[in-house]
Amino acid sequence: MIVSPDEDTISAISTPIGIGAMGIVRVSGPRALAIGARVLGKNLSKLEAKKAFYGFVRNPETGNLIDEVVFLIYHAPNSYTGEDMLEIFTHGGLVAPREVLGVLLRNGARLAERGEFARRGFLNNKMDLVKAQGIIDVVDARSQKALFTSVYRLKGEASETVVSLKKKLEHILISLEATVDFPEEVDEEEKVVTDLYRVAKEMETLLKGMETSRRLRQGLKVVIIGKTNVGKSSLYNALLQEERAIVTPFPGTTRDVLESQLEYEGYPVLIYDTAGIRTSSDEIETISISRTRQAVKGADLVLLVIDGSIPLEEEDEEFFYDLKEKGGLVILNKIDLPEKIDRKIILSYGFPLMETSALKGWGIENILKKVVEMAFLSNIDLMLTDREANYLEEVLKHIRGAVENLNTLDIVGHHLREGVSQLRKILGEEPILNLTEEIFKNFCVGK
Ligand SMILES: Nc1nc2c(ncn2[C@@H]2O[C@H](COP(=O)(O)OP(=O)(O)OP(=O)(O)O)[C@@H](O)[C@H]2O)c(=O)[nH]1
Ligand SMILES: [Mg+2]
Repeated sequence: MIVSPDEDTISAISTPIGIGAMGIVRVSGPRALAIGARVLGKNLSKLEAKKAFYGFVRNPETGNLIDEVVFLIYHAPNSYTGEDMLEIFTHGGLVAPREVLGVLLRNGARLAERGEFARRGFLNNKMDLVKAQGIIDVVDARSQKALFTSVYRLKGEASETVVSLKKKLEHILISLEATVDFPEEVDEEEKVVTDLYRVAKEMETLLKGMETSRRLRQGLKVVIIGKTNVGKSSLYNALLQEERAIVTPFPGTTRDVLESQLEYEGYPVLIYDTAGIRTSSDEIETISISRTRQAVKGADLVLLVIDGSIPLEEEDEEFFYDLKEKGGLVILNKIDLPEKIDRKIILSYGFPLMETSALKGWGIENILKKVVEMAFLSNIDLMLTDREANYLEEVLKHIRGAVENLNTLDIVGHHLREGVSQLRKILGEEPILNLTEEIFKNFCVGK
């Protein structure tokens, strides 16, 4: 249920519990300043907004000191929620923020629900849904880079892109209506066509960027493949800098797929160790092979490990099919041993080759560097959520539908209107049942 913004005054701790030198307790609603005045023992409505003040939070009944704080006040509508607000910066740790929150709750505030601050902001037109989603991303960000793009999105660039796209479609729609009304205007019709093509192109670039944004949110999936005993698990461990997978001199050690997460220069990477594939009728091995195949299927890219200390075998070469399909690198491992492999054959496949000794830890960082370069190369213009991506795909379908039906202007108009309507949904301008609920429920309390 969405609470009407002026119904009551809410409060919550906005910082992660127990982390950091400082805690922030937020209060928002019509009684925020009155409740604040009670616990701070100061008339807050006389104070200047958005300036930091020093004070003491006390229990108004007993006069007992709870915490020494810094606080800021905001007057509606000039605040995050669009309501009167109070932000109290308490000491960090577990106790101080909780005690301050406690005294606020005992003096008339209600504990905020998840996402209620942002929801109020949305309802008071302080942000569109794209921006609200940005706040969720900041809270959920898997890594530094993802966090960076979320913050970027918070500033509104993402919504701007969507807004500008919407404007362009609306503009085309207007020209289109003009052509219907004045069919003799051939120029106008040509303009509709070229504009449509241009927007379609723009959309496609946008959707490409979507892939990068998915990788940032969920982590890039890198799957290590190769014949048995070439050093896949050793490489996996070296990349993770821990002895995660079992390594033995015997072929067929790894049977299951292992997954771990790491971060390289802020980029989230999910790394998978797999069972080496060799032709066999053993049942366990058959299962292992199907799991390896499954992992390869889900890969964003693969690392094909080849043992440089023995000649290349047919079994090695079969993996080049996967490399072709998924893209990735050839890792020539065991370079600490005398080289027995014919590099020319490997190079003839045309993939980047990197040399490593997983045993000695040589060349490991270069792999991560290269992988990140390959996978995140495209500029991260837009951080999209799955929800927004789905809508944008719909928009693209309609633009394509319009382009394909240029000689039937009615159909073009229909597709354009649908496209605009999808864009409006992304921005939250068009009500979608339960959507705001859905988005705000993912917030943590205090956001
Ligand atoms: N000299 C040398 N030995 C290595 C290197 N990398 C791995 N080895 C050795 O090669 C053997 C196999 O290593 P693993 O990492 O288990 O190989 P794997 O590809 O995971 O093998 P399976 O799980 O059986 O497919 C072990 O004895 C490792 O110590 C390396 O760079 N140099
Ligand atoms: Mg292994």
